[in-house]
Amino acid sequence: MKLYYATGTCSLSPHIVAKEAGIGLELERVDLRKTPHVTERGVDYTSVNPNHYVPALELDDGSVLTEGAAISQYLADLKPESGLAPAAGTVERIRLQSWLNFIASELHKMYSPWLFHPEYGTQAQDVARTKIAERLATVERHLAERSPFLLGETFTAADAYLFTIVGWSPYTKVDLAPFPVIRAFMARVGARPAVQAAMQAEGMRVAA
Ligand SMILES: N[C@@H](CCC(=O)N[C@@H](CS)C(=O)NCC(=O)O)C(=O)O
Repeated sequence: MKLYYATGTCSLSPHIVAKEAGIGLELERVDLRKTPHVTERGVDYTSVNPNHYVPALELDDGSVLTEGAAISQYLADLKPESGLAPAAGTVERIRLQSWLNFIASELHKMYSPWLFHPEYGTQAQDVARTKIAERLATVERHLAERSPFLLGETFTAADAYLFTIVGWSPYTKVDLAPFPVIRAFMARVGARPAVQAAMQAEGMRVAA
């Protein structure tokens, strides 16, 4: 299987899930700065994902899965014993999906594109930062009650996604000072060997 990724973007989330599950993936980097986006092997990435965003997972039969939350669940389900996704059909699985959806729509799509494009203006960016702070307050309260992870004791695909998106905060000037529980979560997840392995494989620096 091959993961199309761009360093440090949301594709880090399924990459972490694969590392946590012990699934070896071939990696192909996509240059998002080029239009159209081009992979490191010179392929027009639009031919892989017509929406031209990462991540995409190419299966061994050549078919392609898109959308990070779906890819993460697919990978987690290949190794149910990893606990990265509770069994399908259980309330716990719906709780996982609830968090994945929350992170995708309420956090990911507030940070990106709004805080990565200064040309959208300070008013749009202030609105995004205010909304993100409201949503992080929800996560803060939840983690304070359910720590160490979003679903409780077990690290899941939702934690990988939250870590990836909240990790953008320093670059996007989202202030995490009011969220000590989230900061502790970031440090805890960032210290996991599989998380560090995924980051290093993408050429990212990991905290010492
Ligand atoms: N709905 C998609 C969004 C993916 C997404 O926003 N990817 C960004 C990087 S985090 C990207 O590739 N942007 C480049 C582009 O849209 O052209 C998902 O959840 O997988």
